[in-house]
Amino acid sequence: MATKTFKIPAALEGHGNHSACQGCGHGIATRIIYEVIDEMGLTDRCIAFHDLACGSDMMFVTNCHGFSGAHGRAIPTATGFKRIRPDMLVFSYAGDGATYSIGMQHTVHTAMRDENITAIVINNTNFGMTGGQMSPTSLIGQKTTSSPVGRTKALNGNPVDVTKLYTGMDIAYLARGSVDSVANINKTKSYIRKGFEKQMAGEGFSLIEILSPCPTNWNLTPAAAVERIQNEVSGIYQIGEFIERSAK
Ligand SMILES: Cc1ncc(C[n+]2csc(CCOP(=O)(O)OP(=O)(O)O)c2C)c(N)n1
Ligand code: SF4
Repeated sequence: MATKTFKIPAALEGHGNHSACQGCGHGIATRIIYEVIDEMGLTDRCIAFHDLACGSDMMFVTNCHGFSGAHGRAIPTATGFKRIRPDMLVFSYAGDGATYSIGMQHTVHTAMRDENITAIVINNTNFGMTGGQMSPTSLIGQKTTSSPVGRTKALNGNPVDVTKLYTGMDIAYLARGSVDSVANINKTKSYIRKGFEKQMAGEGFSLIEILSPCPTNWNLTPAAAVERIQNEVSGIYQIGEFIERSAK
């Protein structure tokens, strides 16, 4: 049987593997982001602002510009850069913990200002890097290292869903994808491309959230972690496009 070979995007060529755990979604997300960048011919004209968390290994596997800001501050750091270099593709890359907890004010105010950047948010329903604590997106009932009997509304409040949080926000684009299947990976890639295209056309703020497995902290095998997304997580955090403003 012929072996299918996959072309590595130029933006990722010449580096080792991403250091994420087996079955983690960060590597897949990194791959499709830089495939899009290559396809758009922006490999020499892009910069990623990563959070300091499990996704930050991105900076060691790309040939493109990157910068790691403080935890939770990837979005405002990207905003500052874009204001001085509007010609470049500028995106932030951070987890749900960073984006909806310590960085929540930036998540809201950046959308209020409709900044012309793209935020990519990896939602694995926990604080991955620090050992699987409860994050704002942990599901009701989810056991984490800081909610050992499961999250409850009474004690911990309701999970945050960015598609509801942004209701009425005047931004260019909001979508949620997932890396649980080939079909969803391709769909997510098309969402990323749309966000990047809108930014390069000067249309304003875009946010693409990506549901991603964290087998290590979920205490599941990689295959079971994918099933959790399909059977549980995507039922709460629905996949699709939620805001798409017409071109200004
Ligand atoms: C100001 C500050 N607060 C806390 C931390 C510790 N910290 C580093 S990564 C992280 C959690 C990351 O979780 P998330 O943003 O969901 O990303 P993931 O690792 O799951 O991809 C925390 C709390 C830090 N580095 N700096
Ligand atoms: S701890 Fe979770 S989010 Fe972090 S690299 Fe491992 S699987 Fe990925």
